[in-house]
Amino acid sequence: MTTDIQRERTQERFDLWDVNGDGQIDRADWDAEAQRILQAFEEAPGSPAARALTDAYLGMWGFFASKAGIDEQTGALTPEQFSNIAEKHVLENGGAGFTRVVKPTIQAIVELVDSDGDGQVNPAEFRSWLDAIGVQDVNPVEAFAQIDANGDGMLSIDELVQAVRAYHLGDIDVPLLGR
Ligand SMILES: [Ca+2]
Ligand SMILES: [Ca+2]
Ligand SMILES: [Ca+2]
Repeated sequence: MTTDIQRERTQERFDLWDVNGDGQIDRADWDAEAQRILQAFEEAPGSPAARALTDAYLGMWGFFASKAGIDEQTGALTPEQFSNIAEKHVLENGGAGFTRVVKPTIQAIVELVDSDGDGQVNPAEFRSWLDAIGVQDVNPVEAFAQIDANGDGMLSIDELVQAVRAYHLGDIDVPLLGR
């Protein structure tokens, strides 16, 4: 079952990813969103981390395009197609499909914020993540504690992937990929 909050967040996601605002999502929108995130993190476009993030975003697009049966290069998704796929493959199936699609993106963002290079996100790195995506109405300490499922004071990639899913399920209120 899809709840109102899930529907609302899927709609929000569509609006965010429809970067040029023409009511459809296509490859150029996803590319633009990746560039927007890189700019927010002040990452140079040609760096390895920037390429990883762009590839991860285009990988998410490729997943949606193939599920919709449209051409990845030339096709576009309507809001209905997008929410059907999101519900079916992202929110359901125990989250397995979602994890596969979102994990490379989370890995790429962790690369961007991981100043101490330990592969996890500490509280200071988490703050720079929230600052970069422009989330101001979230208490960083509470949000960190919600995401830190094993309570070890660090956010692992798996915990962050689960947090993106929990946001879309309406279980937590931290939009790690922006809103
Ligand atoms: Ca568009
Ligand atoms: Ca770190
Ligand atoms: Ca942890």
